[in-house]
Amino acid sequence: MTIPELIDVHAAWLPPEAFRAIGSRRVLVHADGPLAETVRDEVVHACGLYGGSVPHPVSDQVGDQQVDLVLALSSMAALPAVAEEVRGEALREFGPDACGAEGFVLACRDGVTVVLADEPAGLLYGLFQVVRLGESAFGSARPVERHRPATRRRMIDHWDNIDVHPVMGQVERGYAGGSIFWQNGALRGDLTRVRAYGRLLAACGVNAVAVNNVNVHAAEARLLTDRLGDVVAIADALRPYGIRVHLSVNFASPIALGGLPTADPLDESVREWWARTTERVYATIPDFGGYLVKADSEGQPGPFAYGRSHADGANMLADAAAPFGGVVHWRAFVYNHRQDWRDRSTDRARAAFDHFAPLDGRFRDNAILQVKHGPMDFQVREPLSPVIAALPATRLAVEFQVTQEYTGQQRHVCYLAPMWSETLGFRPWGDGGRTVADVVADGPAAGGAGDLVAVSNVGDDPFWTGHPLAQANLYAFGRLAWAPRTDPVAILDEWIDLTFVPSATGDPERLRRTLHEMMDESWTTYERYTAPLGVGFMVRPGHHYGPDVDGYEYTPWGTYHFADRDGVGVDRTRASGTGFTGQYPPPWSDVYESLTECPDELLLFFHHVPYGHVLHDGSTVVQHIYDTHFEGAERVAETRLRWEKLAGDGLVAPELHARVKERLDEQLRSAEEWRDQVNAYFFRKSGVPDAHGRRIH
Ligand code: GCV
Repeated sequence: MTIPELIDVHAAWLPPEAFRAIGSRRVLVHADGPLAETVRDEVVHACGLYGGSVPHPVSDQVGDQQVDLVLALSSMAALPAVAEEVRGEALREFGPDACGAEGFVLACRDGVTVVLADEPAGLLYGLFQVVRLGESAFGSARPVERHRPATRRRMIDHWDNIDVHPVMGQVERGYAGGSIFWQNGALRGDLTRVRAYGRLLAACGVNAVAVNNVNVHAAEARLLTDRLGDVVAIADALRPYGIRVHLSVNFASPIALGGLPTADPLDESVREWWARTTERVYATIPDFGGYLVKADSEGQPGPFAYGRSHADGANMLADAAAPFGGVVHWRAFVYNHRQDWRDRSTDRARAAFDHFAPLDGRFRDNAILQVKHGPMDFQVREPLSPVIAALPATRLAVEFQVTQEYTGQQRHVCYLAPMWSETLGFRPWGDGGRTVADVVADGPAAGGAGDLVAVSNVGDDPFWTGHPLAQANLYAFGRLAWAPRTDPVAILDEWIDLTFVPSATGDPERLRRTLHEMMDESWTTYERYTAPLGVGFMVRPGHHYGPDVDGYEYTPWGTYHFADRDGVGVDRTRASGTGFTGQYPPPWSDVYESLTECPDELLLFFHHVPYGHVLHDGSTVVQHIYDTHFEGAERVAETRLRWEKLAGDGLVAPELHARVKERLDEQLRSAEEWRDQVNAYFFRKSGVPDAHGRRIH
């Protein structure tokens, strides 16, 4: 296999220079199997670039070979002496199943760096860990450390269509060009870029990809049957990097593709159709991951049409996939998108819990309920979805959105890892209880580990993600899915060190500092100049970019802020509102219910308050809105200046500098627009002037 490097596409976090430390050394790869071949090819390639060597592991001489790096399966009969020592120590310290299917141990002693894994996938991840460490992996002693992923599946969901959809484009909510898989209605002829993508994903720990949009249109539905060849080719391209392919399927496929009169999940002919179809999929792609389903949601068909539950629907597909070890990711994003805005009793935030909590314990072991991390829809600030704490006997996947639908659409810098990290570290049962990361990692008592999933932000753009700095979100998702407790600032450091530092001339410290200043707090900066205090939306309907405070106020989508001349916010209390607070376990059911205890940043998500309501920091709601909006736009102006100062110093490539600069110009324009519209709106509604006398239009 050749290493899929692309000359006309940005190398992202795997520039050739990132392999210099490995490529200039003597490296022994002692392992068998296809993924081991990938490891070997990577090392051979790196050594070809930087003058290192890759001696053949001739078994009776392995022990004597003089090398700097050993990448070996722990089951190999003969290992170099130092690797034998590491193996013994790992066994003593971590027991016989030290690494599992994907983990590895890493140590450095007597000047030799050793990576041992039980399975080849672990070696692949171990190799990329050495890439991350660079020179620091070598030379100085390093005690045996074990790395194992916290989650079983670390999955990226593409919302790619084969065809260009008249409203949504080719990639739904995609801000980085067309699909990397399809072009002009057909699979791309050259899938080198897909292989390069798989390599990038493996380097941050991702091991599963769903290739098509959860809104499954007519052409894409056929990926399950007569267009399965497309999926085969994508699976072939991603497999060398340990990535399994999943497919979004249309619940009504038995009708649309099978010619049956019904898609009723309890109908024998329907079950039979799915069983046969799934058998064919696995006969063609034996390591196929499984199905992803959006049912009874935003117009997609589902089991409700037949009076069946979502457990009935999910279990039918789970049964079809079970004989082959496949899984079904069944999305909990189910709500009424045709609500009457005059109806104050319906609350979209309640919907997922109301639908799914009563079904706990009724899902098969291989049916995984995929839950958006917040109860609404990937807003810049939401509380945790109460569904995550409500189904102890159901396997869960938590879904994040790497694509920046509501967070600046890859025109704004918005590093999302701090938000995800906050979610993963949240304790739904209060202090001392388990975190979301624990819930996902441990799974239900009777099940197994769960998954972390995110919607892709990648397209055929030369920088992969439109905004080059948005690459950090994809990288960070993979790293957090592997190790949810990792500090997002440390992840950003890794990303900078891989992406920019190896090829930078000049002062990398300055570059690192500038990028941290621009990105560390970019999420809360975005929050400052957009919808305030957790109220959400206020975006232009349809495309969701830019401000439109009342844009969704009188629509059927269930996304309201209820601002009037006296106050703003959604009353979701049990006492006087929709009762949503009651979906949380204590202490949060009480904390969110209480006007005094509710955290400020979520105040308007849970309460309708007067503009003069005083926040914990002593400011009033309306003054807070003015202050944060002025401050948010100012921060963007500073970010833009910081980036400008990096021009022409050899720290970043000129094309990349120009692309980021163009995006920052737009971000500033947009942030000022947000500031002015939101401030003007609340000034006009409330009549309360800004305490600092700043200009409000
Ligand atoms: C794929 C939001 C988005 C839709 C998306 C949906 C979902 O509503 O705006 O584009 O559809 O979420 O997650 O299914």
